Amino acid sequence: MIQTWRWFGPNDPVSLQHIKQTGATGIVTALHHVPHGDVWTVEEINKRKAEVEAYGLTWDVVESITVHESIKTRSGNFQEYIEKYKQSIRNVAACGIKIITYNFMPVNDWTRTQLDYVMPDGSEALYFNWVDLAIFDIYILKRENAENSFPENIVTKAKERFATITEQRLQEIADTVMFGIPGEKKITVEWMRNALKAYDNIDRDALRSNLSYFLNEICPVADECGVQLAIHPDDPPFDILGLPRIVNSMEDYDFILSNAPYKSNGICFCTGSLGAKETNDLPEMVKKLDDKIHFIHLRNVRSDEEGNFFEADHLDGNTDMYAVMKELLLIQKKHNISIPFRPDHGHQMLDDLGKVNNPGYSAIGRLRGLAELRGLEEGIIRSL
Ligand code: CS2
Ligand code: MN
Repeated sequence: MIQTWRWFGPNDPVSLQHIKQTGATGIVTALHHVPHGDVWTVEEINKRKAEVEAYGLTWDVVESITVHESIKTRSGNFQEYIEKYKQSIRNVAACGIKIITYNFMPVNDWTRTQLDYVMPDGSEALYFNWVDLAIFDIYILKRENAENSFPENIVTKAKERFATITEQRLQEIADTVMFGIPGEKKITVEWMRNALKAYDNIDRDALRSNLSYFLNEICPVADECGVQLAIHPDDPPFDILGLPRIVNSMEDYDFILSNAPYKSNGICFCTGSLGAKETNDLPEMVKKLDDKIHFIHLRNVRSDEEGNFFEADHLDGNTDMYAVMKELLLIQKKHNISIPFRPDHGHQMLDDLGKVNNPGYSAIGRLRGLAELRGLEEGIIRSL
């Protein structure tokens, strides 16, 4: 597989020079400074590409061209934004980059409730806790009917925890849940309330239909310029904040792939996101998705009985990484292809502890993940 690394651009505390030392050959990045919805120009893409190539690396995957909220809600100027999206696809392709990742999560990208969950070995992980999310929803966002979105025992615990919570922890929960992609839009409670309102009349079926519309618009363009699209699953793979989530199970993928049957329509298989849902059998999903997997995120989570989860070591969590890797390698062999993967997140550890890093994206933790995955791959290839 092609070993890649996500780089957030010139402001990323992890430099291209350091990425080079991880052994990754490919870069996964985006034009984070371009406002959501605007066209990525050939000039800007080429400029970033040259920066990457100056270090002997290649820009293999775009992650992400963000889908504007009006496209997800199919309202306002959505058609205009779709046309702009098509233009960005054409421009990315013209610059020689052929894989584009995106997601269709309403309002938020990934959601966590804590960014420095301390592991027994002293490293720090990202963490998702239902009770903390309930505290955010009920007491910070104050969303109408928020209590109905959670099981009774979670609401009871949220009430208890809220009664003794410190101001500081409350602020941490707010900041964490509202954390966006680094360097992109800054989310406030006000902004979020408004954004949620746009989904008042959008249920699961409506969101599915909006995604299907979007795909049937952009896939022909992507087909034409030889681009592979890769939709990233919902993280976490559940409905949250009263919003429908439609990309987190095999049934969802069947819908997505059958409603837009184009060559370009494919998946970013993220084991960390999909693996937080107990009913997902990941090796089985890989087998079924076959060459519809255009890009891969490998990491692990470990859940408890309540469904809370922390980001575990890459080879040690809910997901049997050996089994997933093996299925992926069989797909590569069968189709004679090489699919890019990245270690996705990693722990904050060793000399990175105490440093300012993009949450989940410190160098050493991801380097550990990449090194473990690289060894696993080599071992399986040699034994196949
Ligand atoms: C990523 C996602 O950091 C992560 O969890 O896997 O943020 C992903 O980049 C986007 O959802 C893709 O659009
Ligand atoms: Mn991911």
